[in-house]
Parts: sequence; structure tokens; C-alpha cells
Amino acid sequence: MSTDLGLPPVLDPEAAKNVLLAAPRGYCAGVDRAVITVEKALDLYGAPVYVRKQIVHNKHVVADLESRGAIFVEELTEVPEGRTVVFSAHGVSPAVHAEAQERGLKTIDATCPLVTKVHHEAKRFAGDDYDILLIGHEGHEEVEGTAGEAPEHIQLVQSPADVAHIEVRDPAKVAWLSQTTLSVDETLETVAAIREKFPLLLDPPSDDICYATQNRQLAVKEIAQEADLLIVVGSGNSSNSVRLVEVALEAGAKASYRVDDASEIDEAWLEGVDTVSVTSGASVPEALVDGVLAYLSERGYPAARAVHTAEESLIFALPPELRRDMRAAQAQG
Ligand code: 2E7
Ligand code: F3S
Repeated sequence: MSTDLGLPPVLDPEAAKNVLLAAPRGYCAGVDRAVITVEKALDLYGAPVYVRKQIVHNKHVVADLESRGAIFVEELTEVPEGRTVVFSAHGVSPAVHAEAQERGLKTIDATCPLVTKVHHEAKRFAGDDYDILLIGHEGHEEVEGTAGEAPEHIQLVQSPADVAHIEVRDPAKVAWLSQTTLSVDETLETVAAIREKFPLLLDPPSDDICYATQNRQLAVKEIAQEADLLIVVGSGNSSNSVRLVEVALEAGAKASYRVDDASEIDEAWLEGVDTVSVTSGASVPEALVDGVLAYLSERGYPAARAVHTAEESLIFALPPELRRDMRAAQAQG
């Protein structure tokens, strides 16, 4: 399905080859905040600073922060007692907060505020004793964090096909929530299937799929229609980046691949390709996109033409615990 935004045609009819660049793409406000949080923590406390899980799902971002002294761990047991640990943008369950406190760790919570909002919704529905159907991907850190807010009330729904097997205590008390980085179209299908089974289904108070996910999917649809090849820059464990490939193919791109950087592009993908479209996931530094555009330019493609479908200006304040320590350090001179 494609979205007609009523935009002027983007292709240059005179040019044999075209490169279209989605806008918006790349860093969202939550990623920007999380990456800056680790950088400022390194400045303020000195290396090493521990980070539970990848701060965002991008291997270049993680490698860069590692080179500056961040240590990424899977579990809090790997963090020496009394040290500082940053929680990733994807959020953590209350059990992880409790474990950190037990181990005497100083914590800085870089959970995206839009994930925290979903945690609050989960707590509220659970407080009203609703069965909560959380649409998302099993094993994703965000889902583990959200589900951990009310494990007895929440069950995971991964696709419309799962709906047939759902059992609830009271069909009149069912609500749904979702991971923030899902495909908008597929989630609508899943919700429709749930609602057919439970007509009294309660919606979240506002969209759980965040503005950045929605905007990047809308933008990719716009550059997919004309694309012989659509390249998504992003890591393999980045849910929102992987979704962009799926959305691109759904929207009519003839082929679409995800790459971590230009070195992963296969020259054979370009055979017979006139129009290449490019976008990037919410955890992807712009330099990696620049690398892909340079790769295309070296192979005879013209400068990219940006296709704007939304403006983004959201900025989140840094975590309060970090701001407090920054103020204290400043006051000490
Ligand atoms: C946090 C949240 O790090 P990402 O690639 O994460 P996903 O969830 O897409 O795998 O992208 C940024 C981001 C998105 N959502 C960070 Cl909850
Ligand atoms: Fe937050 Fe959405 Fe980014 S949930 S981290 S703004 S992709």
C-alpha cells in the first residue's frame, strides 16, 4: 500500500540516473539524547562508564562509544559494585531498577521518554486490572522492559496470526499497547484482528508507535515507489531499520536491502538500476548515509535529491540525574 501525499514528482525526467534521499531519516530525539547521555557521562565521571545493553541498536555508535571508554554489558552482574551504569534508550523493567539498587550502582536512565510513556500506560491498565495485549517482537529489549511493568497482566502478540490463540480473563477488560518501532500498517492489521475478537478492546490514550517511526515509514513510502533499489542504512538488530526494508518493498520498491554502511553494498545490486533511494533508521549516524551517497557518486550516480515528507524539531532534555551532576560539577568550577 502506498501513501499519496500530493507531492510534486521527484524524478528528474532528463536524468538517466537518480538518487532520492528520505527526509526525515536517521537519528530521532530519543537516540540523540541517549548517545549524548553516554558522552556526557564519560566527560563527567571519566572512563569507564558502564552501559546495560547497546545504548541504541547500531554497531557503529556502540564501537565509537567503546573507543571513548564505555563498557557495554548484557547484565548488571557484570558491573562492579558502586559504579555508574547507563540504561539504554529501549528501557528497562522495574526488576532491573531494583537489581541496580541492590548492587549499589549509580544509574542514569537513558530510556526514551516515549517508551516511558508506554510503561505508564501499562501500569495504568494493569492498575485497572485489564488484560494487556502488547504488540511487539519477542526478545526485543523494549518489549522486555514494558512487559516487566506488569508481567501478570501482559501477554505478547507478535502478528495477526497470534490473535486466534489469545485467551483473556474477561473479554470486556482488554487493552492493547505496542512497541514503539513497529510497522504502522501491520500493527493496524493486528489491532483490527484483536478488535474483531474483543469488540470492547481499549486503545492506548495516544499512539505508541512513535513519531520518528511513523515519519520514517511515511518518508520511505514516498521514495519507494520509483526506486529500482532502496538502501536502508541500519544495523541488523535495529527493529525500526528492518521495518523500513519491509515497508519499502510493500510500497513498491523493486528491491530493498539493509546495510550497516557502504562497505556492505553489493555492486551487483546496481546492475540495470537507474533510481536508487536511500534512507536510514533512527539509530544511524548521518556519516554512514554520507558514505553510501559517496559510494553511489563514485559509480556514476548524481547528487541525491531529498524528498521531504515531515519536519522534526523534537528535543528531549537529558536525564535529570545527569543534569543534576552536570550542574554540581559546574558549580564546583
Ligand atoms: C529506542 C527505542 O536503537 P534502535 O535501532 O532500536 P529499535 O527498537 O528500532 O531496535 O532505534 C532507536 C530506538 C528505537 N526505539 C531506540 Cl525504544
Ligand atoms: Fe524514542 Fe521513537 Fe526514537 S521511541 S528512541 S523517539 S525511535
